[in-house]
Amino acid sequence: MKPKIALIMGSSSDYPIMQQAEKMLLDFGVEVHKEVVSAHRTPEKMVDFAKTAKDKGISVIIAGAGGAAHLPGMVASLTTLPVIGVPIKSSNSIDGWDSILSILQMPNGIPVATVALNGAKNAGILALRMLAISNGSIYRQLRAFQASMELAVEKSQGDLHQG
Ligand code: RP5
Repeated sequence: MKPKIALIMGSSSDYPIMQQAEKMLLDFGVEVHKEVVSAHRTPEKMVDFAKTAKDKGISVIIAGAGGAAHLPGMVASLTTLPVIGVPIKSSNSIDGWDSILSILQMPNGIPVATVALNGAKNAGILALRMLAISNGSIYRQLRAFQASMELAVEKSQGDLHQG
């Protein structure tokens, strides 16, 4: 059975950013459950989603939101699954700090692993690293992914000397 990761976002306008996480996960053969779940506009849906996610076979939740970004923290308060928060610079953001701080500054007891502003790709990679603890296939793919980055840097170094 493929491991399953949830990709939730406060609005469909977050999807162009959240797609970067989805691409990483699909490239590694992980099943992605994606859904718009808003802490403010669909609060009851959010509660239901968070309370049932584990029983639906989801291992990690990646939650993205912009502005007053309460989705990752509220979802984390309703589940024991690991939650990765993606702050998004959205149309209602002042400069992105509003979303970063809303997701980052959680109270003791309810962690949200917060990635960089618009850092959905790293959220996907972090979720894969969590799965790789107990999944050999994902572990091997991550090692190959890291080796490919090393090669790319070496190649770019070579390009400097050719110019
Ligand atoms: C947040 O408000 C969403 O996560 C999104 O980043 C932002 C703007 O939403 P829309 O007005 O584009 O739907 O809740």
